[in-house]
Amino acid sequence: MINKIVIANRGEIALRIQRACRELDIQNVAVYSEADRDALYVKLADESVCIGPASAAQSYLHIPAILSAAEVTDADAIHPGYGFLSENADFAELVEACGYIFIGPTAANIRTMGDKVSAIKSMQDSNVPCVPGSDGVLGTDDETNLAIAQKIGYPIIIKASGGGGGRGMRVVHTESALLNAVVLTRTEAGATFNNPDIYMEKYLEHPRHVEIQVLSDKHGNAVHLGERDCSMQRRNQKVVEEAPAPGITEEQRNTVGERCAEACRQIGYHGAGTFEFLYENGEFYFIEMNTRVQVEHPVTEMITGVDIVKMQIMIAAGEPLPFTQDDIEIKGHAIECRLNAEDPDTFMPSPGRITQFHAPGGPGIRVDSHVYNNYVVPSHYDSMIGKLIAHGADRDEALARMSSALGEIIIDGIKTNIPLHRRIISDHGFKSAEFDIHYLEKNITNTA
Ligand code: MV4
Repeated sequence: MINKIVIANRGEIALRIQRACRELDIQNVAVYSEADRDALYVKLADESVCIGPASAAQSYLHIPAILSAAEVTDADAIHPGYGFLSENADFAELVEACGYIFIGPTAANIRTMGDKVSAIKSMQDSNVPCVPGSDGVLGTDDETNLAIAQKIGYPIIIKASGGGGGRGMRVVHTESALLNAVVLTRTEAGATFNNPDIYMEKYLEHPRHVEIQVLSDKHGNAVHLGERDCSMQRRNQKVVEEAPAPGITEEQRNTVGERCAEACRQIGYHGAGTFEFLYENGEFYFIEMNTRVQVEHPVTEMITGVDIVKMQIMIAAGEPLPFTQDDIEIKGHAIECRLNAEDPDTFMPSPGRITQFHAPGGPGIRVDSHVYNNYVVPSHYDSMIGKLIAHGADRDEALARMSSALGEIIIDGIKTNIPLHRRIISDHGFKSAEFDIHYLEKNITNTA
């Protein structure tokens, strides 16, 4: 049903999708901007089409150019990867209207999850545990809003319904600061997201970020693949992720995971998805759902043996999931370090030529990267140049393998965050899994 896929993305995820296509014996088409012309994955693609100049707005975000690439190559599906157009409901709709398969959920599902208030409503309907908060969008009546906050209890957080990923939020600690904060956040939301809708939640002060991976097919079958801990972040950018999340019991995983799978069945979700939770004092609180494949999907692949990108394609092609929940077993532990072309202390981007690249290896080591000797990291896109993933029988073995791999890896010619990763992996608090979403900024970086 799918013979040729246009990969509407770049970098390591373009290469990752290409690999899945080869395994499935599906032709792949790379689209590239002028800045990515010389990338190896472009040469390795079955076909390639230049879609515009370096600027993302004129290439990877330029919908007519991507649809034209599908047209001229006679492709039948488009994989959006992550970022760029991956969670653009209008794009998903247009892809299907043009007669191609969008490798991802329906436009309606993307739209529901893109609006955070409607996402939370949909989760409440499916008994997914949510953060205590306002029942829907906040109105403009001051007394009502004061009463809602009073009932939730301070501190509270005001969020933009059109936001997500940390954008458009404001924490309020006292009643006297509430009404101003409501007006400010609403005004900013209107300006930034073209949507003034805001909502309120209890502000959790020391949570971990734990997310559940799901797969849901077009025949009403859905499974969860366990959780990942993504608490090691800086300014809403994840730095290290791991699976399973330390301290989560099998019973908890199965309970929350099954709620997520059931939510997928209820909303008719198709493809891979991630339910983001805050985890505090042993409880899960849903905050957002991501409707794309995520950067950190490899840690889940390593502990379950499931190829998530391959499953995305098979689901889009209309095939039923080839396994049930009982077939899914969590084996061992996996950790991922995101490799960025940036200064390890200041976090300033460091594009340029990689003069020497040496990939680490050995048992349990996986490198997902498109870079090579003499590759030039362009300055036009985000600074992630790959991911180093270590799998072991348990967390200690995964950590030891990661530590060894971080000792072997060589990326010369540009600055990278490898020194930061060496600090994290040898950090006592990280090793003993005593961290929350603020830990990295407070304890390991000094530029929070
Ligand atoms: C929160 C929160 C505390 N309490 N919501 C930031 C990203 C966006 N996905 C939601 N975020 C948060 N929502 C309540 N009710 C703290 C954060 C938060 C955060 C969450 C996950 C990962 C990193 C974070 C960094 C700062 C704040």
